[in-house]
Amino acid sequence: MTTDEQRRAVGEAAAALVDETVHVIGLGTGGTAGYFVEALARRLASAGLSRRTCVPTSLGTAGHARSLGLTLVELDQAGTIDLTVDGADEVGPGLALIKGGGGALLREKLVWEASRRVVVIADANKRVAMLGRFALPIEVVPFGHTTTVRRIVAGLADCGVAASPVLRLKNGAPFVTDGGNLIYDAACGAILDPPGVEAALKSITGVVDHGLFLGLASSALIGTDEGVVTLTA
Ligand code: A5P
Repeated sequence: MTTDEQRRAVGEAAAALVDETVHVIGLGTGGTAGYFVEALARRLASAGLSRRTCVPTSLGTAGHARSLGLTLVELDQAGTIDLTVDGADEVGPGLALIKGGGGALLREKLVWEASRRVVVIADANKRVAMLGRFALPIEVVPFGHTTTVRRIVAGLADCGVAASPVLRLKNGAPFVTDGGNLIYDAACGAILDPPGVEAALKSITGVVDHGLFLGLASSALIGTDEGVVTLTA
């Protein structure tokens, strides 16, 4: 299967998890999650599962879902989310993840943490033996961001990570998240101590959140040449 076929396949497989027990669904962000959103719209229509509500993790996903006729609610109106399905940039051992390549990491993490079950969907290229091949996205408030990034560099160094985070740009201007913040991408190389990096980043004033998603995913559906494989933590 091509990478795109794998992404489609895991999107379809995740939509098949939506049954009569699933009422509120979290919608991830990114290309793979987009396939899930499309498969979900087809499934809800064909399986007679109307009156489901969905919580999008970005303005982009909200627009996509709305165009397909899905019913959307804000996180604060949703209560507990039964199932969230989302992509990832890296899937490491124990379902430790890097996310945020699409810039939606903050809303994604908020929705994930409000979910009973989170299923990650990804193509086989996303699997890694150790996190860090993909540059770690770090979301910061705009005020004083170059000061904040100096503290990020020092905090990462304390964890044994030598990185020079780069301000993410879009069309030549700083990329701005749905929450109005900036993102720095830190090419860390192998992250030997993900919980240590997580704690260091969260302790820095000005850091809103980061793309390490540790201990949050329930399972992962990975597309492979042999079909969809399920991983559990
Ligand atoms: C969005 O912010 C990200 O966390 C995405 O879930 C991640 O980048 C995966 O995107 P693709 O499915 O497009 O690779």
